[in-house]
Amino acid sequence: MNGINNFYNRHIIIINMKRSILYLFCWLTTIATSAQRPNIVLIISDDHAYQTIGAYGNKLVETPNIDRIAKEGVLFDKAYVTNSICGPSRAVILTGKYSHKNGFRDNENSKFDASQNSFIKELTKAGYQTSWIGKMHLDATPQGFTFWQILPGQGAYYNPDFLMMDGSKKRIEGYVANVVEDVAEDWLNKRDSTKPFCLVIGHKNTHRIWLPDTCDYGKYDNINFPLPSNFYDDYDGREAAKVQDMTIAKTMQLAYDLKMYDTVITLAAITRMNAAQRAKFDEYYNSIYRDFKKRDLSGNALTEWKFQRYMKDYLATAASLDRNIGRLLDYLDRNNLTQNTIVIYMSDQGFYMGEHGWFDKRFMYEESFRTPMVMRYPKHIKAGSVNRNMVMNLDIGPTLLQAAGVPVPNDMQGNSFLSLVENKTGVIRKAMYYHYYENGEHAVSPHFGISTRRYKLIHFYKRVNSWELYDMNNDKNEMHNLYDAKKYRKVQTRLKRQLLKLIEQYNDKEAEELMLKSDL
Ligand code: SGN
Ligand code: CA
Repeated sequence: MNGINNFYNRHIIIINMKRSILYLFCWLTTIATSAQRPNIVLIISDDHAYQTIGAYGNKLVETPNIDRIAKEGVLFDKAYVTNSICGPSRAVILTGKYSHKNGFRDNENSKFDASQNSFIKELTKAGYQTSWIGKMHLDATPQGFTFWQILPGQGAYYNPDFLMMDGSKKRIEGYVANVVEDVAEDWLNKRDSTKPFCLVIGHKNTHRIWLPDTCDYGKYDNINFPLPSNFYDDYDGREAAKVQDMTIAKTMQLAYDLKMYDTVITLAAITRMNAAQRAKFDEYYNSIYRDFKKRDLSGNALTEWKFQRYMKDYLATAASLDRNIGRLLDYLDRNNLTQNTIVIYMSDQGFYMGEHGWFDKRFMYEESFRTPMVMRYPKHIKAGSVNRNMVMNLDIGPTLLQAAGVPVPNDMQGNSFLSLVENKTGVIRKAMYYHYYENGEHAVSPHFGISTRRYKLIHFYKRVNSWELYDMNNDKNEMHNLYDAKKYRKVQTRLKRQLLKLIEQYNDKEAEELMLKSDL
């Protein structure tokens, strides 16, 4: 009997040992793979112009934390978007596909189909903890995230409401950039730390109406900002630029945009402030308004005063954005996450800071086509590098998937730029394709075009019907439309052919039809 028991016990012990070894093995492989797989933090701001960032050469503003990412990683000197407007840009980032493929062409008429694939869904499937916190602006319930908490639509600067996963709405007291960062850190604290994570932080800053945090009021009031050289652009030879509605002179409103009120304020963005916030708002803006009234400005003097106020409000709004990026970097440091976390900071597109006399975005001209983008990935990217390859928001998904060791789905149209920044080898594209669709607010005509290292060819349609050609070597401000200029005929023909090729490559049927209709 004893013998049988001994045999039985020994057998059980062996089975248990085998099981323990198996468990140990599984545990070790989990640790090993999650140690190899990087965490990801993607911070996407709204309408933040590269011209206003220290790392991009602005000496008048302070953006120490964005600069810190650049200093510890790479600054992309030629990062662009495929469609320069909020929702569409985020849809491109998520799906790795152009607007005509992901279906979200514009903010006004499109509905985002959240059931389609995204780089987030691929990461979630691969075992990542994934979240989007803050502004998303896709007008659709997020799918494929392990967590989300988003601002409805454009969101509010003060005491923002959030849409929660359970379908409820929650108002959180405070200034939006701080609150979004608080929620992000809270999620990081509570996440399953045995798994790698991908956190997307969507900031509302620096979107119109450029409402700074109370502690940043007046931060730039003692600086007189230089006017861009083409501030008084007459749009000669550029029909679409002529018919837009986004000038500081005419479109920008004294009350709505610049907070110069002489009547009771009814604007929800301001009336939702609590008493303490409102008292600070009134104190700051009322004194500016009193001074403004005394000046009794008109004509160019008034336009230039508006420009100065615009710059001051915009940059003070950016101060909170930068500070909260700093909080995130500090969180990573404090929690020993810095070494194994990719951090990308970018805007959903660029923005005009008075160039051509404008604010807003949309055009394929550099200030809105291009976006700021910096990335840190310790041990993979040399600190302080500058990358001059043409990269696009379209490439974010494929890049992050490659970094996570997850196969990039075949139908994603972007390319990973990881090898460009890791080993500084290869080229992912020779030219960029752009297509903007919205034909409403700000009256920017729909257009598509191609941008090479030297030239840019744009076709406007619907609102105006025209072509524009720029030689960026001689005209970086895009003031001289060379379309049909004799000297550029050959370049023009070559670019049109190249443009058609890109249109075919990306399978943009609508543009293809328009190209074939116009004279090739
Ligand atoms: C709002 C703004 C526009 C801005 C769009 C798109 N008007 O409509 O000035 O171009 O958003 O911005 S406002 O009166 O509501 O401020 S985007 O960031 O969503 O693309
Ligand atoms: Ca935007």
